Amino acid sequence: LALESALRKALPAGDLRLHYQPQVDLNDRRVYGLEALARWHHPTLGHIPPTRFVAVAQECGLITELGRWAVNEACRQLGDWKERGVPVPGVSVNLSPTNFHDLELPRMIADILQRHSLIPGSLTLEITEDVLMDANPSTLTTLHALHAQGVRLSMDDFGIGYSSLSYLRRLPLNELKLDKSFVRDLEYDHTSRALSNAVLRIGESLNLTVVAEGVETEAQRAVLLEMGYRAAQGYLFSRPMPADALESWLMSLD
Ligand code: G
Ligand code: G
Ligand code: MN
Ligand code: NA
Repeated sequence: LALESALRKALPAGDLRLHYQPQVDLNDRRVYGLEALARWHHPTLGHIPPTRFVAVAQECGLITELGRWAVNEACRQLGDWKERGVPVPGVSVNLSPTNFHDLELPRMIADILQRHSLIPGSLTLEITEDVLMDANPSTLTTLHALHAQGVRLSMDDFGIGYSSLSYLRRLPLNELKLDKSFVRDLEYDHTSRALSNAVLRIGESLNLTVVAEGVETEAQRAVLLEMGYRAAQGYLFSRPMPADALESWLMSLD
């Protein structure tokens, strides 16, 4: 309850921040995108993890506001980088299933993109495999509208949910993110390797970008590269960072 009222104040006060984790080409480490991850440091409660405050937002009716805030803040930052010539091609934002009940979302996102002079393809929305589980009739309409206007859709944590394969038929996706649990076990576990390989083949045959998540070691990078993966993110390349630190990191690359 304390957390609920704190979140109610934190959102409009601008106390939540986005950190950004680079998405890179496994081969040459070139940065082709960023994933935005929400962070909340409360003056007395301390660091509150996103899993926690997203759940609170869900329970107390703040999830629509949280989703809109994240998209707006990521686009504002991307627009600022673009204006100042910082080479960031695009940004990915995590949204919750409930965010797609909002039939205003496509219009709202179109307005945000326009306000920051961004092309729709520079924004990717990450959705989770439970996106259709609540059977809300608006969800598919919203997803198809976003896709039609050129916003990219990515299936996050792919492979650990319930309906992976049928979702590939039902949702207008541009990207799959191989869940990090598969990457973690790649070196030792034959099954994880086989499934990672299968996910890549499925993605390729459907013309989807396939991103390996949670790459932490050179050995994992080598296995993924040999399999044919190109896109990845993980601590091996960089942790999520505040915008200013990310900018310095980008500048230090060349
Ligand atoms: O960044 P971290 O590993 O702590 O994120 C933990 C979880 O919280 C991940 O599943 C991530 O997708 C989710 N998350 C992070 N930021 C956001 C956000 O802005 N909105 C939603 N819905 N989930 C987020
Ligand atoms: O569910 P989602 O994929 O959005 O969440 C990404 C989460 O994974 C974030 O909390 C982020 O901080 C975390 N993360 C990013 N890179 C790595 C990594 O290399 N290893 C681990 N264990 N977690 C990571
Ligand atoms: Mn994600
Ligand atoms: Na993920």
